[in-house]
Amino acid sequence: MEETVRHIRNRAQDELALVADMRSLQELRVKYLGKKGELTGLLKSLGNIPPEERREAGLLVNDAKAWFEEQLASAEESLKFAEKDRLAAARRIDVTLPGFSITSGRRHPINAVLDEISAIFVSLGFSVEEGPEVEDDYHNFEALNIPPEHPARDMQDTFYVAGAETGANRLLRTHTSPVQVRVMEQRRPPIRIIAPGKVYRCDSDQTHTPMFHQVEGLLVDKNISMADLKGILEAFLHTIFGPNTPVRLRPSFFPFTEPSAEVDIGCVICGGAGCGVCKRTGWLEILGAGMVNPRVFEMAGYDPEVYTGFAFGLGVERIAMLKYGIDDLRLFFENDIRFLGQF
Ligand code: 2U9
Repeated sequence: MEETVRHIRNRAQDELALVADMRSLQELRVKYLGKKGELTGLLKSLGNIPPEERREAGLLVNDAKAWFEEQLASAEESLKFAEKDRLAAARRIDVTLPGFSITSGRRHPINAVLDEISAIFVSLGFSVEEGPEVEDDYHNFEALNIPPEHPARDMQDTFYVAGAETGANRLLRTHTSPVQVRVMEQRRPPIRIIAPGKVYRCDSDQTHTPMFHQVEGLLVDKNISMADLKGILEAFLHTIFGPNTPVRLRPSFFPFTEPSAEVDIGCVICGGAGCGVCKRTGWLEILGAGMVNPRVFEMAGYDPEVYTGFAFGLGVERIAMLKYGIDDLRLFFENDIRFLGQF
């Protein structure tokens, strides 16, 4: 018996040394300690040996069983540690690797400039108004004293929305002026508003895109004069282009204002000396303005004998180009992030 037990112990020890995973460990446990296992078999066979040897033999077998159980337990422990190490190695984070850079989006330069312009007028007491981009003929033209034969109404200049034959009479607004007409229809003076947004004109070349952005403004009250207009526009232009920027008004014509003016600033590129951008004049045309035409007030139901007001309009793309020194309008619409990322 002693010989047999030693033999089994040696074999079990050799086999255990080769075990590399839980599964073969379990198999080994069954092989020696299971119901039909070798050591279990030896215990069962004790009944067949002479009673005087039985106690000694029983001790030997039980001893072997206890020893093997211990061996299995410590092997199992080592396997568990090895498994943990393996998982940890697989999941290990190399903190010395360079991080991933997260590219963040940003506002489009046109929207950034549009917001900047709006903020300046808000600081001067104007409120921001919005309105539909699909308009009707009345709000876009007629209410602004733009006569039926005016070239702006031509198919060549305005996008008309299909369905005219059904009397739909819809077009894409060619300026944000209809927003201000709609405000006048709803409110009485004093009015002090700006209307920023997209406008559409049937035009496409180096310096024109079919959609662009405007900010228009309207101020109506008793005793408003051209001096008020000049004061507000100077305050605006000095904030956006610097406090020493020269500003001048030249006579002009618009159907919705009388008198009307083009507003120039001293050239921001050459400082007035004369360059390609200002075409050697030293001045840049930056916006249009004027005193609201009494006929526009009459159509809105305001008494032009009681109220006067001024209005102005500017193109946001033009301001952005001058502010950032951009010479090609198309860059704003190509959505090349190498361009957009610079602002
Ligand atoms: C109402 C009455 C008057 C808005 C005005 C201009 C002058 C003007 C241009 C600037 C460059 C358009 O984007 S642009 O091509 N605008 O010169 N706009 S006065 O006058 C109004 C508006 C609303 C009720």
